[in-house]
Amino acid sequence: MSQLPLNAIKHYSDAHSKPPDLHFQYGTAGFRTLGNTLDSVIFRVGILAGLRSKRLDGKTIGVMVTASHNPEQDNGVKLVDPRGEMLEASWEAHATLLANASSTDAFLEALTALVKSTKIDLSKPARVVYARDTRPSGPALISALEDGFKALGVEARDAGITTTPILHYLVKAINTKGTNESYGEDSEDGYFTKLSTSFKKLVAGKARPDPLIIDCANGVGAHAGAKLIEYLGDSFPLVLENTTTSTPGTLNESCGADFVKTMQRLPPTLANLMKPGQRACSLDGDADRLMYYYLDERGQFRMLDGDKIAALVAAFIVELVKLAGLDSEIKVGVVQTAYANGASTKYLAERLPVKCVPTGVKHLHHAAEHYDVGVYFEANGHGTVLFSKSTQDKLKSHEPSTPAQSTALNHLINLTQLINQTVGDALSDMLLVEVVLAHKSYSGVEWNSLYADLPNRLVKVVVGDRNGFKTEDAERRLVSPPGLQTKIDDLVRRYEGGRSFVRPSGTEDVVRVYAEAVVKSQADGGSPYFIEVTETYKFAVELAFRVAGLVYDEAGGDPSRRPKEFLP
Ligand code: 16G
Ligand code: MG
Repeated sequence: MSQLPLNAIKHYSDAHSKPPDLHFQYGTAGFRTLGNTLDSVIFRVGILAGLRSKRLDGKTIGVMVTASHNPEQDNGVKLVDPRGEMLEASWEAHATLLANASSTDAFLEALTALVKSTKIDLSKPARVVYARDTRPSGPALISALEDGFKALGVEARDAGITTTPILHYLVKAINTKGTNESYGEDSEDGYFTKLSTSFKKLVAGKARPDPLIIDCANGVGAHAGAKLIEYLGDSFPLVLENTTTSTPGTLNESCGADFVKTMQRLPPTLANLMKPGQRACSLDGDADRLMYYYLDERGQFRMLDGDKIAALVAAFIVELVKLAGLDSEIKVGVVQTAYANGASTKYLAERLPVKCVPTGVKHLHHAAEHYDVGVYFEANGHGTVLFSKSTQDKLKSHEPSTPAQSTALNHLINLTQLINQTVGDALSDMLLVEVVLAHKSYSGVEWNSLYADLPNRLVKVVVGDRNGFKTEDAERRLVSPPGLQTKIDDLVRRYEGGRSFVRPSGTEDVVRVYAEAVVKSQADGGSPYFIEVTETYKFAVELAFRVAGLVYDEAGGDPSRRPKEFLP
């Protein structure tokens, strides 16, 4: 093929016309919106994925159809680049442009322009591997995607219903197959074998952990979890809950990692299963986020979020590097976002370099690549650990001088196998956490006591135009609307341990306000306040709502719609 097959594309495109009046945007996590509006978008993404592959000399590109933790009626799609990473940022704009072409003719024109501007050699092969989660809108969207593949003549491999991180694994495994950077067998079996084998080596000789309850969010993690159980055998007993993937309306409903993080409570379906001391975790709808929690001796819910996972894992890796005698050669660093609890940042920064970047996996991932070992986690439970190529080589070639060094070195090598380094992976992260807990003989209590979270609160504000909000300093300060940051600073100063920032969401049409506070400074007097909150969280909530009030006044317009909770 030296030219675009315009006739074939036209034929298929006419069957997947773009709904008028809708604008689509390839955002932080790809396209994501109501599933029943996405037919044309997904068809076009099929063609775009093929072109991306041609552009990269026939390397395999991944396409994942999922809307993660969003409600069941939503769906979405994202592209995975050859090394298993998120799509290169410059192509996000191409995706948005193609998705919004108003007619078949406009789409053909946009495609022709793209081929020219990005210098795509159409004679190269196009290879794609694709998968979907368990959403009811999935099958129809997959057939739209397949029409896109047929229109361009893509060699497409169907990975079926699987988790987002497994799809990322497959992309990397396919593209590294037969090279000296081989990532593993390019199959689900290869993935589970790699994880379970390294896990068993890492916990050999340790006490067998108590059974772990996993809330699968009634999503695709239930399928993957069931397979993992087979591969783990007796090494680690897992109890899967919220596994009804075919009952309409259940996906992410009052369960899953996002529910736990935002509600800061147990999924109701787990309430009767959990005993004091019991540890459990929640996955999200596509199994790339993980939240841990346990009940303390009084039966109180205690959450162990992405920040707690980062603290646990980073400290463990630093210790192993030291034990292996490699601390002068291998530098471990951590990447967080502004949402990281201030107490976690303090804990980590006392031990190793910590960098703060804007929200979104791609920012964290790229920053983590700058360390020899880069640990990144978002507070919401998405994260992983990256070992640079030179670090992996060093681990393989290092000659340990004592048996203790040799053991630590082997643990590090096994960790490079256990951790899905392409992207956050709830199942791989869960095994990683369990390895650390087993090595440290920690229960949830000891883990939780690494540091105490500062009370915090997140508030959404619906505004006329969230694009009027612009940030700097890794989203920690507003540059627009002008003057608003100064007002926020004035408020924050009135709270001890106060911190607050405002940013436009990348996935919803809202502005988000985050606040932390310990106590209110005496000078501020008592303002009337009527939201029911526990005493400890009172000030963080108050600060969050006061900042939200400022944001609303600045951008909301109509004063009669100013929510009552937003105090002056
Ligand atoms: C997406 C991002 C996640 C981020 C979240 C923020 C990926 C794969 N996922 O889910 O990293 O935390 O968006 O959402 O990048 P927000 O912009 O609506 O706050
Ligand atoms: Mg997800």
